[in-house]
Amino acid sequence: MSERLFLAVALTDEIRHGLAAFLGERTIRLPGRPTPPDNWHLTLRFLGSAEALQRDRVLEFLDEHLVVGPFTLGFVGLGAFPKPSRATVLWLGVGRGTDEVTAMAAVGEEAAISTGFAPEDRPFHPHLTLSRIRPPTNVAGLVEQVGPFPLKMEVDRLTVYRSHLSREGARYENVDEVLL
Ligand code: 3AM
Repeated sequence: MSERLFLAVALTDEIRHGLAAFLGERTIRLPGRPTPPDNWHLTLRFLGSAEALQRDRVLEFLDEHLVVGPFTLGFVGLGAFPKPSRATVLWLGVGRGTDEVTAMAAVGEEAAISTGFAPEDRPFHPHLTLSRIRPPTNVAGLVEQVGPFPLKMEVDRLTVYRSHLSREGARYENVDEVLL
């Protein structure tokens, strides 16, 4: 049976609560459909539908090739895809640790390709999705208004998530971890 998988950096509970408080204290009303704090993560590589054997091979590849060591992750302020004046995704950006996260994503890409997934055609841009917006909306004022999120976290693993989609929205289940 196939499952819907993606590779990510999971957030600690401290960051999850800290970010929820940071947004709450600034009484920021996120436009669109906010992602629930329980779902917050940094996507490294969306894999999509995978069989159990393929998941095992991705994990083996990561075990062998992931040479990034533990590092400190810092955040900056808000940003938007494709651009703040016509945003469909509002996100929190990554500051310190960008090189390491990018290196993790590059190994995730190699793992995906070597196990038969199609190459990703979009450039990697580390981000934490806060809201999905339809129709596209101008969030330039909000992006400028919110300063950097000050907390940092130690990253010591890559997490493989299984995504369950339903009418109530997505639920992400941590199914495997690769230690850095
Ligand atoms: O939370 P973010 O936005 O970083 O957008 C989806 C989400 O990333 C992305 O994978 C993460 C977990 O669902 N995603 C979903 N479908 C995708 C697809 N077909 C996708 N990324 C690329 N291609």
